Amino acid sequence: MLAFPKNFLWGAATAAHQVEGQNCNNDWWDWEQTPGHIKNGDSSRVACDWWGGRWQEDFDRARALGMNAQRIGIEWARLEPRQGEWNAQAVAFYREMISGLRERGLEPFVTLHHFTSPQWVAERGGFENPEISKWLAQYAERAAREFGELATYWITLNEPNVYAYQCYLAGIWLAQKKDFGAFLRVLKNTIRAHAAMYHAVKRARPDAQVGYAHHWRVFEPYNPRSPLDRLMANLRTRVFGQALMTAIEEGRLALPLGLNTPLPEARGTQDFLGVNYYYQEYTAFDVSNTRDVFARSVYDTDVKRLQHFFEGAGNLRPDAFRDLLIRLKIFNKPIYITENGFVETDRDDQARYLVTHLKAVNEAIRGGAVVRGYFWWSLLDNFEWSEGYTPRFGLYRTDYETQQRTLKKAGEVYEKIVRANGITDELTEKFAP
Ligand code: IFM
Repeated sequence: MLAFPKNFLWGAATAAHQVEGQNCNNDWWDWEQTPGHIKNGDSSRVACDWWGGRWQEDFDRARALGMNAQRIGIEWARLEPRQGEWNAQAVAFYREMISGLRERGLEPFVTLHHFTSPQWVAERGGFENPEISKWLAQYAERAAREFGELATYWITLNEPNVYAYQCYLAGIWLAQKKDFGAFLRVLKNTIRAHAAMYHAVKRARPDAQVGYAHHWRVFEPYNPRSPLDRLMANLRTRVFGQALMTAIEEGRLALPLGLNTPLPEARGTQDFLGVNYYYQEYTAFDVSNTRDVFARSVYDTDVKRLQHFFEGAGNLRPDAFRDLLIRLKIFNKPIYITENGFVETDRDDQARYLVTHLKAVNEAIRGGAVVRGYFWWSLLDNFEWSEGYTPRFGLYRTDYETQQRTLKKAGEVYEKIVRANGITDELTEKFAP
């Protein structure tokens, strides 16, 4: 058996807007209302009905699989629907919910900001407004005072690199800008916001463990002998992969072409590395692709089939995941895999992805990476942003008509792993020989 360390945390991850439903005070909700923004015209109106109380049965399900942790989000727009005004009903709701995790023996990991902002924030320019770090710090401090004794682990921001890219460079989400200047401003404001939130949570609960969830994608040159492909892979690694993480470690945003900004307040503002990992991508130089700054992603042929289930799919490369985790040793911080997951398809891909990627985590641990926990994305199928309900990442299948849940093969396999605190030989032989 491939055993995991004693006291390893096993969980699944969710985000407020993706599961709660009736979340009508934030910018995503507004954005969803325009036809064409969400695939098939789907809406987060009900989602998985957690706001209606179904979180209770879903936490029971997490417990039934033997898990000992769960990552959830709390919604800024519910807690502070107008600047400085806190909503008592939302505070009570989240207190009950986080206590509900504790009662079931699930260690809470609480995300403060997962892509959605209150309407009053969006009206003032959102992450383009430098005031955002003050607003987020005030929110984080109050949240940590309200719920602090219930949660040790806090995640300030989810995937700020994805958010900045999708909204300000690729022009896909929310602000839908393709503006490098705005992208840069947002990156800097985001780093300052994270740092301010880190200190704010610590003021309320000095022994809290605080980090952020970084989306890591491994970029490799399509043709390793081509200097231009190597250059492009390197640029993507530096801008998308490393810039934020390094700024938060070293207090300096360092981008290509000497675009450097000192951000000393950010230095050392994470107690752990939150790692979200899904795919690897080959990168090729492509002079015609101005949108992606002359780079093109190249995928294995199998990805074409997978893109039928999820448009963002990249190459499935557990070895790239393992090597990334080992490289992260340079930061000398414990690692929590705050997201890793795959969609349900017409084959056993989800269960295979789970076993092969956990085997990679196990190899990384044996290679010296200090990985303390793993959260599968996601506990149940939910609202996948602009992709709507098409991609099904859950361990449980959600029937959105009836709100019934059904355990999937990946859920059964995860339970075996969690209960054994390791990957049994039987699972390795079947899925990762
Ligand atoms: O659903 C998202 C999540 O909100 C952020 N990380 C990636 C997941 C799957 O696309």
